[in-house]
Amino acid sequence: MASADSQALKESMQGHLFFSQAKSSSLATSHDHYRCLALAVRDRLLKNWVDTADTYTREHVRTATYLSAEYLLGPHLENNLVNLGLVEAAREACASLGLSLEELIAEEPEPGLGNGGLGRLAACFQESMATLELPAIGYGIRYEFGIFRQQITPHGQVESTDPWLAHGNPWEVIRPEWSYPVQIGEHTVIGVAYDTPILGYGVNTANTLRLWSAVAPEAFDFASFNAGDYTRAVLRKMQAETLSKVLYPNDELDQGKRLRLSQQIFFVSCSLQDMFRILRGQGLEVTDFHRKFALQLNDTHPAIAVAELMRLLMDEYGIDWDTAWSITTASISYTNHTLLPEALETWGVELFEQLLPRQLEIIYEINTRFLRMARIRYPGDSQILQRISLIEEGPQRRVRMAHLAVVGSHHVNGVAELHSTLLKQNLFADLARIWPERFTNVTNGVTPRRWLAVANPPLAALLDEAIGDRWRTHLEELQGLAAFADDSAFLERWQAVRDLGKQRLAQYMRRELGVLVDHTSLFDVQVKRIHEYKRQHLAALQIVERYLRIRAGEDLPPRTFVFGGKAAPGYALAKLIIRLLVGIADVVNMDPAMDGRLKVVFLPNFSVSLGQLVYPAVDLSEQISTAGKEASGTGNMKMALNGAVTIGTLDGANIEIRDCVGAENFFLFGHTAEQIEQLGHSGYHPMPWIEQDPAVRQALELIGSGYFSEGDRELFHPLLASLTSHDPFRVMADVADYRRAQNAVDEAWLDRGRWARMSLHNTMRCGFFSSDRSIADYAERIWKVGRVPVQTSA
Ligand code: 26Q
Repeated sequence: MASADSQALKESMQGHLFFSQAKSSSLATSHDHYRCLALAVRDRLLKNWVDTADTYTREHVRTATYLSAEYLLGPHLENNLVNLGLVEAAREACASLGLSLEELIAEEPEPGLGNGGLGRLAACFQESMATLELPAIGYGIRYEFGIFRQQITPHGQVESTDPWLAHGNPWEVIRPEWSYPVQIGEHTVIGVAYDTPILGYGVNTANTLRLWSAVAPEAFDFASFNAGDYTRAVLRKMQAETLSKVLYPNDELDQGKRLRLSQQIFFVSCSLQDMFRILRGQGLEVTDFHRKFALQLNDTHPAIAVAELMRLLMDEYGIDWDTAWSITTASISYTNHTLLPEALETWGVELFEQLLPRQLEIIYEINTRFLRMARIRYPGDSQILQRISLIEEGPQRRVRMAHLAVVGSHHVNGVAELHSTLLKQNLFADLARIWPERFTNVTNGVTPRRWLAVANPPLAALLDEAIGDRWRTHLEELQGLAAFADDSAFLERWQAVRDLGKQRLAQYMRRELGVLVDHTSLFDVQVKRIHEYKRQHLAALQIVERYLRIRAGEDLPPRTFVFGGKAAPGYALAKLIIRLLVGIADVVNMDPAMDGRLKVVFLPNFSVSLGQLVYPAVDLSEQISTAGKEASGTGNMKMALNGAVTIGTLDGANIEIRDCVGAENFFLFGHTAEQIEQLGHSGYHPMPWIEQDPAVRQALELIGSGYFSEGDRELFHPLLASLTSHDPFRVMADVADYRRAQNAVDEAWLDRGRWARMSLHNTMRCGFFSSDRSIADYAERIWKVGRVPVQTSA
C-alpha cells in the first residue's frame, strides 16, 4: 500500500523531471532521477527551513556561529530522508517509478569540502546543533573543487580534481542579496552567500550552512578596462575568483601559501559582516554583538576573526578599543585540533603586511597590550614574554595564529581529555598559567544518524527491536543492550547483522576492485588520512611479518587487512607508505601459499560515502598513532559504535573509548604519551629495538630486498631509512608490543562467542561518543546558547 507521502513524492518527482530537468522519461538518466528525488525532498524541507529562519528572527535568539574552513558533509539525500522520516516513502515512490532508491542515492556527488577529521567533525556538529534545536549558523567556503579524487595505480596515489558542482547542486540556494566586499592587499573581492539546509532529526529545525563564493566586483580593474585593456581586466577578475576555487589538501601541515591566508580572511570577513547585518536587521546595537552571537573557531584557520572583528567594530562602527576588545573576547572561543608543531599556523609578517596591513596593525596592538599585562605578572622574565608573544621572533618574524586565538577567546578547548591536558602542559603552558579558567576539554563525538542509522540499517533495525528507537537522539540508551549481553540467540543475530555489513563491503571490493575476499575472515581496518604519526607503516610491518609466518607454515586465522585514506599530494613519505601497502597487497593476494589466510586491500578514494560502507564491516579497528599525537580521532568512535573492537594506543579519544567499553573489550598496546616523551629525552634511537627483534628485522629486510617493488631495492629506501635512523614516530619502540596485541586478537577471534560479546559491548557502551553530547556541552558551558524549538504551521 502506497502511503500518502510516497504518492506525493512520486508526483513531485514526475513534476521535476518535466519542470526542472526538462526531460521525458525516455531520455532521463539515473542522475536526472536522482535530481528529481533530491528536488522533491528539498521541496519538503523548505517549510522547515523557512520557518526556522522566521523563528530565529522573530525571537531574537542567541545564536552560535561555527567558523570552519572545512565541512566534509558527505551526500545529503539519504541523510535528509532519514532526518525527515521519509526513507520508506522514498523507497516506495522510487519503486513505483521502476527506480531503485539505492541507485539514486549513489548518484549524488559528495561535497568533499574538507580533508578529514576536522572537516567531518564540523559536519557532525552542524547536524547535532539542528537536532538539539539550537539556533546556529555554519560559515565556510564554497570550494568549487573539494578534496582531490584519489586513484590507486601500481605506482601508488594519483590525484585528479573533484568537480562536484559539475551537474549543479540541488541542495543549495544562492543569496546574491547577501554579499560582502573584502579587501585583500590592493584588491577587493566579493563573497556571495550560498545556503544549504541542515536538518535536525525528528524536529522541525532546519539550520543554515552558509558558504561563501568569491566573485570580482562589477567595477573590477575599471582602470585597465577603460585603458582599453579589456583582456587584462578579465584576467584580473578571474584571479579574484580563484579565492574559492580549491580546498588545500594538506592536513596537519602548514605551508604558508598566500592564497590560503586570502581564503581565511575572505570567509571570516564575509561571515562577520553577515553577523552585523543580522544584528542590525533585528534592531540591535553593534555593542550587543556578543549578546547575540557566540563564535566558535574550528582550529586556527579562522583565527584572523579576532583582528577582523576588532577592525569592523572600530573602523566601521566607531567603537573604542576597550569596548571592542571586551566584545571580541566575549564572543569568540577556539578549538584546537593538533599538537603537531608542523601543523601550527604562522604567517610571515611581510606577507601579512602585504595582504592585511590593518589587521596586522591591530594584532601588534593586541600584542603590545597583552605583553604589558604579562610583564607585570612576570617582571624581568624575557623568556616567557618571548614564548607567549603573538609574534615569533627569528630570522623571519611570524604571526602565531594559535596564540592570537587564545588571547582573543573566552574559552579554549582540546578535543579529547588527553589532548586538552597536553595542550595545558605543552603548547599553551604559559598561557594556561595566565588564564587557567579559560582552558577546557570537549571530547569529540559523531552523529548517530549518519554513522549508525544511515550507514548501518540492519544494525539500526536490530537496535530498534531490542531497545526501542530513542537511541537515535539519546545514544546512552544503547546501554539497554546489557539485557541481551548473555542472550545467545541475540548474539547470533548480532553476528548475522555484522555479517551483512561485511558481505556488503566484500561485494564492493569484488565489483569495484576485482578483489575476492572471504567475508568470514577477520576484517582488520585502518581508514584515515595517511600520515607518519598515524603509523600505517606499523600496520604494514605487521602484515609482512604475518606473511612470513604463514609462509613458514604457521596456522593463523584468516584476516583481511583493509586500508583507505588520502596522502597530501606533496607529502612524499605518506605517498610512499601507500605505495608500500599496494606493493604488499599485490604480492600477498597473488601468493597461493597464503591459502586464503591473508588478503590486503587498499580502497581508493576513501570518502564519507565509502566510510558509510566500511565502518559497519569492521571487526578490528586500527587506532595505532604514536601516543600524544592524535588529538582525538573520530573514526575510532564510528567503528566502535558499529561494533568493532579496537586495537590501539593510549592516544586521543582511544583512552576514553577504552574507559567506556572496558579494558577487556579493547586491545591495548604501546608506550604511553609520557613514556614516548621520555624516550625522546633519553636520546631515542630505533636501532637497539630492531636488533633485539628478529621478526621485524626480517620484515624490514624483505621490504628492502625489492620483494614488494618488483625487484626495485631503492624504492622504499626513504621510508626504511626514516624508520631505522630517526624513526620520529617511534614505530620501532612499539612494534613488539603491537605484535603481542595482534596475537591476542588472533586468539580472541577463534572464540566466536567471545568476539560477538566484545563487539556488542563496544556498541553498548559507546553512547558517550554522540556529537549531541559534545554539542550540548559546548552550548551549555561555552556558548550559553539554549534550545529554541521551531513550530511549523501546516
Ligand atoms: C593548515 C594550514 C594550511 C593549510 C591547511 C591546514 C590544515 C588543514 C586541515 C591543517 C589541519 C587540517 C586538519 C586537521 C585535522 O583534521 N585534525 C583532526 O581533527 C579531528 C577532529 O577534532 C581529530 O579527531 C583528529 O585527531 C585531528 O587530527
